[in-house]
Amino acid sequence: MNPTDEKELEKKFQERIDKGEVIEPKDWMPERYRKQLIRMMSQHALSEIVGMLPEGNWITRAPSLRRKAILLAKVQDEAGHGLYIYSGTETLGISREEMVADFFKGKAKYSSIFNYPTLTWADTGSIGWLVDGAAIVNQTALAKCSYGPYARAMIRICKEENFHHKQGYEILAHLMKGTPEQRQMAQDSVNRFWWPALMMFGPHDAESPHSADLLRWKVKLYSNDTLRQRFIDRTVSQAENIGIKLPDPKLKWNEEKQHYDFGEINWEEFNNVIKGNGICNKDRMKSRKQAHDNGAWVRDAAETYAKKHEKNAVSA
Ligand code: BYC
Repeated sequence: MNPTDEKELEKKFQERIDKGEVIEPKDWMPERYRKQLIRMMSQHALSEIVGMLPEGNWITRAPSLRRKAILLAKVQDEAGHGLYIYSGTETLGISREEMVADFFKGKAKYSSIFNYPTLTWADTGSIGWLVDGAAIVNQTALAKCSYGPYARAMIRICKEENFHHKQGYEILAHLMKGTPEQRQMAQDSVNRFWWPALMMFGPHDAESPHSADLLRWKVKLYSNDTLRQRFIDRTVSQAENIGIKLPDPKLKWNEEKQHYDFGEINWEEFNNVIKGNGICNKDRMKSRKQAHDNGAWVRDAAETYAKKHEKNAVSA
């Protein structure tokens, strides 16, 4: 295509975005828009899949049958989220196999939060309350993003995440009504998960290389810092309601700004985790590889069945 035509198409594309139109897979889109979406959506899908591991760790040790059933359903929901988002990403011309292969080659990122261990039962509460809580803030915005398949996947995912958020909060609320040891367990868990949950929103706006394009294309509707602030503002009173203290001495309501002020995130820790040096990075990769290899026979059987079925359909 000659560069003038391409410029004209880009201009029209941006006009559509500015008018709030939704882009569908067969519409013309700039190559950079497609690539950015593949990057972001595949990271998101992978986060849902790897995100099953920390909580999955507690399924066999849940404190009651009721808790076990709820946790099982939640972890299964996360698998579903991963699959919707992988399917949405496939509409951009990449296969799920390629995306999964990129992970095993160490080329694909997933959310930093899943490189922290779940040491106690209370951690399943913190993940539901804080991690799903942060995810909802981010994903409610993504449900209105410019790419149709991604936005539509987010609508259902957000509904399920709301249930996850409530179940996590309920676990912690319940522990906070328990013995001093149970209250201590809940508090200790929040102490460990609070700061990593804030890191989920990504680096400060000034340090975020992808934000300018993504905001212009309305893939992101709000910046990393705006969403982080929104999450903090809505979470503080929830903590107070159940007697949890958030581990930030600088957390304070700012009457003038009508927001909470908060302390500085440890960006060195964040960068270290996303470079692969977090507590659980290696373990997460190993567990996913093992699960993938153990599932090879299922993929083979499904493929053989599909081929046989296709052959029969042709000869019928
Ligand atoms: N962790 O320019 P930036 C869930 C990377 S799962 C790791 O700001 P962007 C759940 C970023 O990728 C929820 N990496 O990037 C599941 C980029 O690196 P590359 C997961 C991070 O894309 C199970 C570089 O830093 N949600 O809810 O504009 C159980 C520069 O960043 C992180 C999503 O994935 C991070 N936290 O903004 C329970 C939401 N932050 O690619 C719950 C969709 C940044 O250049 N994604 N990086 O190598 C997004 O909204 C955006 O991609 C982000 C980052 C806000 C995360």
